[in-house]
Amino acid sequence: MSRFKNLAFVFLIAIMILSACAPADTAAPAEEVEVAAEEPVAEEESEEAAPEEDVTYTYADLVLCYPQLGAESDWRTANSASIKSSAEELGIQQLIFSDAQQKQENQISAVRACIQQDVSVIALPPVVEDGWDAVLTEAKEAEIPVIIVDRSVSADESLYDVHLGSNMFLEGQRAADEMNTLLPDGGNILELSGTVGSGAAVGRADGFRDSLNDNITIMDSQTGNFTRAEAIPVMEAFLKKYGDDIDGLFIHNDDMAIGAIEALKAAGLNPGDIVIVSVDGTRGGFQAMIDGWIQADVECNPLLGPQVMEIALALMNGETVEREILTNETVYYPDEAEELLPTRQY
Ligand code: GYE
Repeated sequence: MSRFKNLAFVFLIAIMILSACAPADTAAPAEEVEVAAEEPVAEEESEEAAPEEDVTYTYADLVLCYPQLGAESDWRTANSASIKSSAEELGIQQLIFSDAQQKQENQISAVRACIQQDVSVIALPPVVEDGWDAVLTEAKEAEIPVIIVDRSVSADESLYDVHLGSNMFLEGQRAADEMNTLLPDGGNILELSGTVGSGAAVGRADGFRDSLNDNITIMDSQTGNFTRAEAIPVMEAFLKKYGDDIDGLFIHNDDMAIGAIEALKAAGLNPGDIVIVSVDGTRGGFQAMIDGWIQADVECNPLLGPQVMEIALALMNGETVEREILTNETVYYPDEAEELLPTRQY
């Protein structure tokens, strides 16, 4: 009996202790649950993710990969110079720069080499829009942030972090507005376009057609691959084929415009015989405006170095960056070209 009593006593005490604890558990549920849930999680995080949580990276930590697409134009030269000088001025740890000579396979190999080296960030100016899915997936799997610079890619947005560049469609629309003004009664024009399949050429061509007046006919469109050298034979062939019918030219960049002007000069034409709308706003373009050959030059800004570095560092630090960052641009005209030329940086 007494043993039974003792057991019953112990049992009672146990129940009292348990019931005394129970209200304590439920008395302030929100607070206690939060504290109880937070403490162990916080401990785990600080143990496992310590480097990412606690370290704020600086430019001295940044290893940036810039697989440049080529050296086809003054725009490109200025873009490369801007990347290199910003990297140096900001004192980044390393800039891995290469020149793909306008060949996508070279750019893809360069990106793969950068993934192998486990760079902090890849900033890629893609030569063409398509064909990036595989290598961008590899970068994503390696957890290397990617900035698409200048031209766009057709790859899914989930495969890169940011696109920084110009609105090429808008540039094309601006060029068409200028052509509409230059040929108010309509006319026949030709297009000398950039690299086939490049975001710059596709956007400019589409934007141009979107805003061109109905009374202006695009008789033909051929690529000059954004270079002076390749534009010359294209313009020569245009002159042979269309001769006196040509009222205007829409040329996708100043380098090709300069090549085309050489062909026009060689054929004995004078400035203004055929109106020209070009794109970029390089010094060469400004000089051609001063000389009377180009009537309007749509700006495209290559000086992206400082922004590329800033975005790269932000991505390295896990900060949220806007997905699409567009450059602010304008249109330049011959009447201001003389005054502005000395101020031009490219
Ligand atoms: O207009 C041209 C260069 O992608 C915006 O590429 C760039 C273009 C630029 O070759 O000159």
